[in-house]
Amino acid sequence: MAVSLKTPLVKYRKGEEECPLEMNIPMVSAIMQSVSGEKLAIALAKQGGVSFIYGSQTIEQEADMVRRVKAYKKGFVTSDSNLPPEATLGDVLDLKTRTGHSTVAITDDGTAHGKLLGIVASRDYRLSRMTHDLKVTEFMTPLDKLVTAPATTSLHDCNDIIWDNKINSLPLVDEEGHLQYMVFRKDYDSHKENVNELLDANKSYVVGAGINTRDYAERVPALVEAGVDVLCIDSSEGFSEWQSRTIDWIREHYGDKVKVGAGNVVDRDGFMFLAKAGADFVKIGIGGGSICITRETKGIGRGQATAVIEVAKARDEYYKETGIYVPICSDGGIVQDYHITLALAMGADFVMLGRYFARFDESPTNKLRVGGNYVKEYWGEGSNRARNWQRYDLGGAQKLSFEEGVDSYVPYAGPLADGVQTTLYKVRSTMCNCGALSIPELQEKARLTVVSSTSIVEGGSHDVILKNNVQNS
Ligand code: RVP
Repeated sequence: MAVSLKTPLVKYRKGEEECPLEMNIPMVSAIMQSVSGEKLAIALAKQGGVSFIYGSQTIEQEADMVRRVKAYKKGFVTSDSNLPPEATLGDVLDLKTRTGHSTVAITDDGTAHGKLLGIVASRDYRLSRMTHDLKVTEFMTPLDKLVTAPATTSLHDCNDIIWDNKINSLPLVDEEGHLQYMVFRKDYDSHKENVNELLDANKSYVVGAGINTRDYAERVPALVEAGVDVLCIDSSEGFSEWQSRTIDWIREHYGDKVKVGAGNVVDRDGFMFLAKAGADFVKIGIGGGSICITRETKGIGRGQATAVIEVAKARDEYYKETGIYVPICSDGGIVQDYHITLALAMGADFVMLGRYFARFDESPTNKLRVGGNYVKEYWGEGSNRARNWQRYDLGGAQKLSFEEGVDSYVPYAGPLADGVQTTLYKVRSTMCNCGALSIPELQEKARLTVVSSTSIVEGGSHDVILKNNVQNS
């Protein structure tokens, strides 16, 4: 389909200059522990969107995550199955159960970047003939019998070496013999270009990160040094002097080079405040998140659609007055795929999703079996579970605070790539129905209509006996 989902992530002088940071799809992942880790960030950038690595962790941990996303080289895997030479066959089998990977690197210190001594793959051992206490050095393929390549070898050449030597994996080592990466034969297909992937000028994946209004003087420099592309102040209440001060500090130290979004707001005044404060984009939504109980506990917030429609008007007004287009993001509350299309039609430039991404393989949480179904864990940033990371910093005050989020399960939904592609196929299809080939065109052409509860019933299948239900009962 010739539908473009390109959308601006940061402000620019529309009509006069190109947006300095655009996304290829209108989706970003929520600034949450249970959503935006490095794996999800890489998977989403491959599809053309941006993750905001969660800020509810130490500055060093967050910067390391950003660094790993930026250092990620397609097809080059940092080995996650490593053992020292003293390890036994039993250790290999335990590790295989934990990681699900059958190729184990044997390094002098048992780490991913230790000196490579050999490789153990399934073909190296026969469980019926060997005891579990046998040392790996007795049966591994030792370095002198391994095909390896220098760490600087291109992916293209690595694949040629794999094919020419009929091997399944190729370790890449540096000049001192330290293992750097593994390239696997089975990944060959996924090395091919992904048409939508979002890369920076150095061909690294684009990644964002959450910051707060307290430790920005230390956190922002660490994230910038790690190579972050865009920041976002993470707060359920963005209409505040603290956000303005945070943006001022960033402008004073980095000018316009460091991009920073702000939020969340739910009305015109909130948007105008943050736009004038210099935010690069503004996030909308209080209380609409699936795990969020802010409205219940504090009585603040606003219906998401009402908030998006009003803020979109404010954005257009601000653009008319200043020539600056400040993109807006609808954050929270997306349940059905078509809700994304609705948010865009109401004026959002992109959407932020938590629950949606938490369901995929790449989210950082555990996959469990509950009641016969696979689920993944998903918890709010305002829940005690998320806040516990800083319990030592907050001292007594933490004990007095109340929760604004819940801890939950969401249905497991497989790999992110499949989920996002299906979702966006639907979004594009609806855009075609509206005669729109781009998001701005959708915003202009879509006709929004208020629906009654009868209309909602009518919209689903109704008054028929579903065959699936008959089979299941
Ligand atoms: P959802 O996609 O509906 O799961 O919502 C995700 C959003 O919910 C986040 O981007 C954030 O704005 C909000 N959130 C995160 N934690 C909490 C909370 O604990 N109340 N709310």
